[in-house]
Amino acid sequence: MGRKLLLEHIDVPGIESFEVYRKNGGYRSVEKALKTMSPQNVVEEVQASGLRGRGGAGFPTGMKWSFLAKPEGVPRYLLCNADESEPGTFKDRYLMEKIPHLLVEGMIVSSYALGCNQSYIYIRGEYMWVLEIVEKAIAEAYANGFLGKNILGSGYDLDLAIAPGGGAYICGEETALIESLEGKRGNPRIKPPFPAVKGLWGCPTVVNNVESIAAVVPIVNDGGAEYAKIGIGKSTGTKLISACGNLVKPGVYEIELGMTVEEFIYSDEWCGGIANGKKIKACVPGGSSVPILPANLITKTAEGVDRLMSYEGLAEGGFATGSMLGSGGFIVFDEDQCIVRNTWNFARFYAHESCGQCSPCREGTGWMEKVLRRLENGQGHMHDIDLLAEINKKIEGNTICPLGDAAAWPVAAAIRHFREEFEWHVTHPDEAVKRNFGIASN
Ligand code: L3W
Ligand code: SF4
Repeated sequence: MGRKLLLEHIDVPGIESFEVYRKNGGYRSVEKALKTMSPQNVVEEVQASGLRGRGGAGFPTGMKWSFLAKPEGVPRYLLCNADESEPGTFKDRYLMEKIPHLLVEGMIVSSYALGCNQSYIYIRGEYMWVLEIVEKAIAEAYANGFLGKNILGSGYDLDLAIAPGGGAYICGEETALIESLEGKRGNPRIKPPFPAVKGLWGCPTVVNNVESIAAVVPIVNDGGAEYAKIGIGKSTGTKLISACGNLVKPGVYEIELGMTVEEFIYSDEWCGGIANGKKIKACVPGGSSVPILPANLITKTAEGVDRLMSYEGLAEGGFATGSMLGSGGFIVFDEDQCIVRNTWNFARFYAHESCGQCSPCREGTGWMEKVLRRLENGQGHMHDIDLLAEINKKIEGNTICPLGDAAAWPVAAAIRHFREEFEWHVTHPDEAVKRNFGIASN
């Protein structure tokens, strides 16, 4: 099954409590870091690990940490992005729900590395029960001397607070998250300046995903070099994958990066193949923002080589024949699923979640949703398909934050790989309506 660094103890009864977590080796990384390592040593271990941001962009975590500005007398902040809202992505929720102390431990050791004395976990507003679980873990960490003043007698002070999210997908974009935390509407800021220079209340800030912060725990415990031995090339370590759709065994899995997509989908140890004996039709391997792959490009690249579950493996072939690892939201579609319907469904999500600041995204996502809805409803025209591609071009690269691109890419990829199915909706309007049960007309 491969090594488990984050989920090793997930099935231990009571692991959500401090006592059981501690008995299973919990908080060792805090002891090690605060007693035997300088903050810079911790940063160096994270750099050596090759860890890349697990929220979707895959930016090297150690590099992001090294960018953090350190002006004299100015506080620095670590913000955990737990605003998980990407359709198909539910791995952070699983981790926080099942083993909340792993995140708290990661926050302490990461805050120490970055020289922060006040850190925050920004949790998606709809995850209120998860917020309560993490809140309890934080209270237990305070009660046991792992948070607050003079942690473990080291002289290091840290306060950790939870902020409930604003109830919008866009609040997971790092600068929107900062705005929201400051009490404002969650509108993304123009970058640069990056948060590492000017973030929360104008101070240097690091924003990291839940899984990235949790990964710092095994990195400090075992050393960055050990972590880097797992995986392949620049995709080091393990990755949580939330697998869903028409699979025999959907769920959250911790994989070693570099395993084949074939094994992940079809092996009984993992997803167990496609449900109900159906054939696979398509796969969105990294959350709704990444390009869809048609059946012939899922387990093999265009060159016929085994496709790997890694940043490079899923991107092999670029957007023409590849996709992205993204946030690890692995959505599988069987032969009965309608690609137009799914594309419309994603487009509806982005149109609803656009913050409206930039015209190409605000107007473009709305147009794409409308055009896709009429195609799905059997009311489309052939030129609608090219119109969608045109709207796409107007959005891509012309917006303040990545939501615009995230809305455009899946539509472009669906047309690229499944154009015939879009055309079928135009040439067979009655059948298209029957197939969608009138749902797209809502
Ligand atoms: C300092 C520089 N910092 C880059 C930092 C930057 C950020 C990180 C990555 O979007 C993607 C998006 C979604 N000095 C820097 C620098 N940084 N250059 O590096 O930045 P960036 O702009 O590449 O990406 P992002 O804004 O973090 C994230 C995609 O992820 N996605 C969505 C996921 C959604 C979830 C969720 O709901 N939980 O994960 C899925 O694929 O489309 O492309 O920190 O500051 N010179
Ligand atoms: Fe808002 Fe969309 Fe512009 Fe992002 S791209 S700032 S979500 S309007």
